[in-house]
Amino acid sequence: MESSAESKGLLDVDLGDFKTLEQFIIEQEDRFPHSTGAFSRLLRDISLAAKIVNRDMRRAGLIDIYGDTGETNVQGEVQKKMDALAHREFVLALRRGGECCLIGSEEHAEAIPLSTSSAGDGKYIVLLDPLDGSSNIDVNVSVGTIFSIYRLPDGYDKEKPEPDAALQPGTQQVAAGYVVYGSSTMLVYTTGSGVDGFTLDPSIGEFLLSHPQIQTPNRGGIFSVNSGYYHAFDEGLRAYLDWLQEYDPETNRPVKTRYIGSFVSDFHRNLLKGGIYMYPATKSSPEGKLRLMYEANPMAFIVEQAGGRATDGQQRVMEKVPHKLHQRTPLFIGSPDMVQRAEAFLHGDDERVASVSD
Ligand code: P6P
Repeated sequence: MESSAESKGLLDVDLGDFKTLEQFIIEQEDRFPHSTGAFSRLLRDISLAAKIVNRDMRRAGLIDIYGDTGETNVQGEVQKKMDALAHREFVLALRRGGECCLIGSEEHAEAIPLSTSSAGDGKYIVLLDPLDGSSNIDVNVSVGTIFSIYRLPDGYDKEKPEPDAALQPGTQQVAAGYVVYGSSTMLVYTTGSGVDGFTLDPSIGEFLLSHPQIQTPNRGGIFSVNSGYYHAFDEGLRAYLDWLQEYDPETNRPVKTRYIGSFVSDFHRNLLKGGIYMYPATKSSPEGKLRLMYEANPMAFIVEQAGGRATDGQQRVMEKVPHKLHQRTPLFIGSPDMVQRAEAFLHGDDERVASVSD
């Protein structure tokens, strides 16, 4: 008697149980009767660029795209060749697709208006960190792409592009996502109806639904921070880190630390397993390091949709009113109970510290 697995052909098992990203997007589109398909095409354009970056990333050691371009980007950081390549691939895909009118990228000083011919009916703005964690590329540690999607403000005149149209609070995002180029390549995104994860099957070049409706645990056993800066942190944060590392088996402490210097990878692991990622203000970086518009906001949208929490220590990240495309923000993001406890320590609120249940 054949088992059910034996009775299924390899093809059935491989594809019959999986849904491609394109099939998923079309199903989601059907839920919005007035949808025109424009947003679906925009997501398709982003996923195409992600596949191209993934292809080049996997060959980086074989073709000359490791190393630096010799330029510094708008952040004054050494630009890696893969940074420039990823930026170019996403801009090309969005320009070709015609659904996006304005791109804000970490790799470009100003938001980039796409010419009206290619952006005829386009009504979206895409903010992008084309390749976050790129200092890890040359040593083969996983990196990622982060994207955030907004609608053009009403009355936006494509003949007179206005870069500041990109400066909308995170609560106005219509979608957000990331690609993690790790042991496998995953695309994870939300449009406000939960968070879904797709794993690239390189043998067919398709992202397949592998992590439907991700929910992050209320608390976890991991904290991610660059402990090397401990003495530059505020007193409240140092107290929180000390608390996490105390020996108390009843409250599952000490908590493990995992920090690989690649936000997308640290975030993705904590999203699935539970944990908190922190990049706080320090004396040398009073606004923190991560950028509000294309790192903190998109990941905040995702984590909140997965039941998590994201704050700058004082307020909900997505409610911050942006003033500059590349502005930075302190960030505490992940399992809700852990972020709440971190906030209590940061505020020196002993009662709240005692009350949080994590
Ligand atoms: P540090 C990468 O440059 C990045 O923006 C994040 O991906 C990462 O978590 C962080 O900076 C690492 O910064 O100061 O700890 O080396």
